Amino acid sequence: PAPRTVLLTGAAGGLGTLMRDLLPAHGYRLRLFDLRPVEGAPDAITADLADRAAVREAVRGVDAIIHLAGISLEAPFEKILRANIEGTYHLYEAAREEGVGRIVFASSNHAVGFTPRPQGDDPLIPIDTPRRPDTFYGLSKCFGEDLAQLYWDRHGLETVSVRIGSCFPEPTSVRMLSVWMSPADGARLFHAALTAENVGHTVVHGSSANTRLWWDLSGARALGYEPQDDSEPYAAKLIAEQGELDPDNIGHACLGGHFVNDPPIWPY
Ligand code: NAI
Ligand code: 15L
Repeated sequence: PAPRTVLLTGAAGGLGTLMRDLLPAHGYRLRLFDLRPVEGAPDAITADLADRAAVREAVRGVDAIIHLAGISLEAPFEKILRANIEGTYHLYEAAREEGVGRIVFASSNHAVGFTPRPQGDDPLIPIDTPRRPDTFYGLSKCFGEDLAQLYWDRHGLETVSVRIGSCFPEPTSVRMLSVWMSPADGARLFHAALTAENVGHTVVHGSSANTRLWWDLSGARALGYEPQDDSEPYAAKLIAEQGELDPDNIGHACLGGHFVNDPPIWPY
């Protein structure tokens, strides 16, 4: 049976706010969780992933979890460690203890950000491309994916890890023309990840069916995901404003974009 009550962690964030609007139409009742209060949602749980008792109470009785909470950009290692590595571990432990059967984990393109983007006739990036995290942030997504594999192999807890490209209302850069996931397609992909059968631990790319796509969406489609959107209508304006990507700039030549060559954040 399709899961009905879903815990949405990171509900106050950008993606959480978009999904709060879009997921109910797919048939979900959402329980909301975030460090920050969720505007307009007095029933939301305001707690830190570091608070194991609060996390355990939050997961009790839900059918599945969409795990978005955490630091979503590069940050000092200690902060990433606490929120993304320890925090995701606390969530998985709580899910195991409470018998929650499935998690959809918001992984990121930055787990493989140093992968060269296809140019010319190069093939699309396959889902089994080697890990090449571009930041401590990307490294924490590699950890989350491996944690998910461990909890499937040892405990039978299923996960779909979605390596999200860029999920925002509109693409805002030339790179995003290739990795954009429209919010509506994001909700479609999360719905597919919640309802596909026998996923074990499956890693998929998360984007719309963009004309300028860099990666292979067949894994996501195999879950039942049928993307409806394409960034191409935004292309002419963005390219006129920003120019084409420069193959000699590493930040333009890699999947992770500017994450690969942004200056380190102190203390590194
Ligand atoms: P965001 O930064 O807007 O939202 C993250 C939310 O997590 C915030 O509301 C924050 O308060 C909460 N949070 C942080 N630490 C927490 C903790 N210790 N305990 C409880 N809550 C905590 O990020 P966004 O864009 O909404 O992304 C959501 C998730 O999706 C993140 O895990 C991010 O890494 C991932 N992702 C997002 C992409 C995007 O295009 N938006 C692309 C790839 C991955
Ligand atoms: C991410 O992982 C970030 O959370 C998001 O803010 C965007 O920067 C996105 O990747 C991207 O690569 O565009």
